Amino acid sequence: MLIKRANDILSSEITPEPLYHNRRQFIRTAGAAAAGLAVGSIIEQPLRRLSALEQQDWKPKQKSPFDTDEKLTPYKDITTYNNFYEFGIDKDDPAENAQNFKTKPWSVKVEGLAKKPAAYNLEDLLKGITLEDRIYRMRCVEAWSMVIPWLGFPLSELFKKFEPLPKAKFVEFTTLLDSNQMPGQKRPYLNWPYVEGLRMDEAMHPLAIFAVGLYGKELPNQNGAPFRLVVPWKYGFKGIKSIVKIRFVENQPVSTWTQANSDEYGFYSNVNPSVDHPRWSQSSERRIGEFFKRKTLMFNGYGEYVEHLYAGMDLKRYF
Ligand SMILES: Nc1nc2c(c(=O)[nH]1)N[C@H]1C(S)=C(S)[C@@H](COP(=O)(O)O)O[C@H]1N2
Ligand SMILES: [Mo]
Repeated sequence: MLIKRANDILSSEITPEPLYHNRRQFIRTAGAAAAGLAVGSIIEQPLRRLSALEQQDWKPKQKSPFDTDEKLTPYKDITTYNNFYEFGIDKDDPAENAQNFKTKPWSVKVEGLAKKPAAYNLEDLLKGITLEDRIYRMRCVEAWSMVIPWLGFPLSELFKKFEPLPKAKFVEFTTLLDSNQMPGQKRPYLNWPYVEGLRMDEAMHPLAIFAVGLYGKELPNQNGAPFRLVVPWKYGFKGIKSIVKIRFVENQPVSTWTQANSDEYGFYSNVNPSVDHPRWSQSSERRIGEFFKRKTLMFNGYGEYVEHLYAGMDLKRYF
């Protein structure tokens, strides 16, 4: 996601899309191109810094019903090419700046329309919950995508502990607010803390999970430790990281990106190749580690599982 600053808008107009997402990378590439090297091989290089060790022999413990068989994005890329503005806006900032982020102990406040609102300790909440490997396609609104083996569990597993009331039509999530630990919050990139939301029926869908790990390991800080939302049929920004508050509400929450720009980021944010972002097309995407773009699929390819949630809705209006 881009912050509208003069230099971003300018570079997006003069640079092929896969290049301008990372300004440092752009500068490296521009320099090399000027020296007469083939651009293709250079773009791939910084995205393919695989040590391979961590992922070489990795296999999911079991197959989950929604798994994709597509090639997994390397661990190295998943953990060094991140969006987590609390730790900086360049893709490699979070891996660098989130190293010492303290995620234990972690308290989660549950508020609003539920029978058991309280402050819970995350470790207590996770007791009795079965973690599953789930291999999902993820798609960022900036048109890059990854295939990530998450370790997680359906939201519904956790929510039943809180007993939401029938009046709760939406759920709102909030990220930690702590500018001492999250230096990005000292700058007005967004209205802090980061907030996201789902309609209750979306949240209760078994494809919507909380992730506590990836590649069978604990979630790295830059990917949203200690736990984050994963909604694979929606654009990446719905996947709010490092959650400290879950609030059950009657009215549709206002998510941070909608607040920042309601023409560009709607509440639903379902992956939809026929609804363009006002500043760029959403019809194709580049899988991280690949050079050629591929066509983006409606609901990110999960339509058969989720399209019933939106029956009768005009998805151009409710984007
Ligand atoms: N709190 C918080 N959550 C966030 C973000 C953020 O900046 N802050 N970025 C979002 C965006 S735009 C994307 S694409 C995904 C990226 O997740 P990843 O870095 O694990 O791939 O996280 C989402 N969750
Ligand atoms: Mo994103």
